[in-house]
Amino acid sequence: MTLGEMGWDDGFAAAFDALGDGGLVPARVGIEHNHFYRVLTSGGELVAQAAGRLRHRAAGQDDLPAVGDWVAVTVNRHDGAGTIRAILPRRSSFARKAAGDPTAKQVVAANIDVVLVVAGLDGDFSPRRIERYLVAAADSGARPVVVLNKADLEENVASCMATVRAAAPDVPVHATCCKSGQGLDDLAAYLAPGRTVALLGSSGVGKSTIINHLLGESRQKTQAVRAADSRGRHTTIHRELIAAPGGGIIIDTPGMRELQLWDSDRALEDAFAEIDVLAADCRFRDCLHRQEPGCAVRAAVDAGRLPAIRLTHYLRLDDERAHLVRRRDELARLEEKKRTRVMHRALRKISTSS
Ligand SMILES: Nc1nc2c(ncn2[C@@H]2O[C@H](COP(=O)(O)OP(=O)(O)OP(=O)(O)O)[C@@H](O)[C@H]2O)c(=O)[nH]1
Ligand SMILES: [Mg+2]
Ligand SMILES: [Zn+2]
Repeated sequence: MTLGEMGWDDGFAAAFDALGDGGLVPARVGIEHNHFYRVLTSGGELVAQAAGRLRHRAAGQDDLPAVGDWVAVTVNRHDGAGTIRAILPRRSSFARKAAGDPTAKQVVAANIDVVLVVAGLDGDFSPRRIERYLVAAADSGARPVVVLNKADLEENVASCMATVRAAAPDVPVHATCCKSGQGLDDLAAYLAPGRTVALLGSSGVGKSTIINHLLGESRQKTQAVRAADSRGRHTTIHRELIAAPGGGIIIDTPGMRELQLWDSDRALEDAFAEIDVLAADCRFRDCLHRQEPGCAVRAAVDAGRLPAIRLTHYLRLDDERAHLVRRRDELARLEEKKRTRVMHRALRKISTSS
């Protein structure tokens, strides 16, 4: 595969050239596993590690290479192993809160053009969860598309599609079925040479099954969901970049245990564009649309121009974001307190020893 087919273009080339090092080779990160990476170059695949400098400078996981990143590598002449020296500026990046650490940001995938938010029309269908994915997608820079898979398991597919459309008026919604093949051609249309399409969604919704259909082969492992609650079994364990036969790149991702919002006002506003528009008419500029007098958003709900559920979801996400911000401030304060304590102790030592 040429770099161009993998998504390389003049913009990335310019960023690469600006590094001004003739020993570097451009590559795209295909798999990440415990800080080892498989990267794709125009000359084939190689295993690489991030340079120590890159690892040490990384304040958080978002500074480390992620699947989909364009990187500059050097190749060891003796063993052919690569070292990632730099990450080229990301054109889009999908971030979530790192599992287990509520304040660390983790880039899940980078340089995605289209993100397919996949949900299953089975017992686990939740429009609210789709909304959360869309909020994260809105902040990623990638174009979101909703895929309602397992259409064979739902009698009223049209009403599910309508629910999603009402929540996300500007986002294309597709219904698919991997048993009959329904709707899969429409998804294939998002693939094109040089374009990167990532599939996101809970475990068991059928991301890998869809990818196998798009590839025309059983490349990705899939596994039946639990019968009791339709939950998936976390079959895919790596984020992985796959070349589609007709051109384009597909990124399979493991179903996330927790996709929690990264705090971002813009993302919230993008996902709730109609609320944002209504808010321009609130009496107070900083109206929270809760109890404030002259709130145009509440007025729109009362007048039936905005579904009450939309405002409820907006406020819930807003609460979650506020909680995250508070938690981060709290950690920063504790950190500061610790620093002060260490400093005082050091000062005491100095004063008693002198
Ligand atoms: N009935 C039905 N089952 C489907 C459909 N698509 C996928 N499945 C089944 O759903 C199960 C889970 O599919 P996977 O592709 O493994 O799901 P995944 O989203 O990749 O899950 P993780 O890798 O765990 O994140 C498998 O048993 C698939 O055969 C569909 O359209 N209809
Ligand atoms: Mg999978
Ligand atoms: Zn208001």
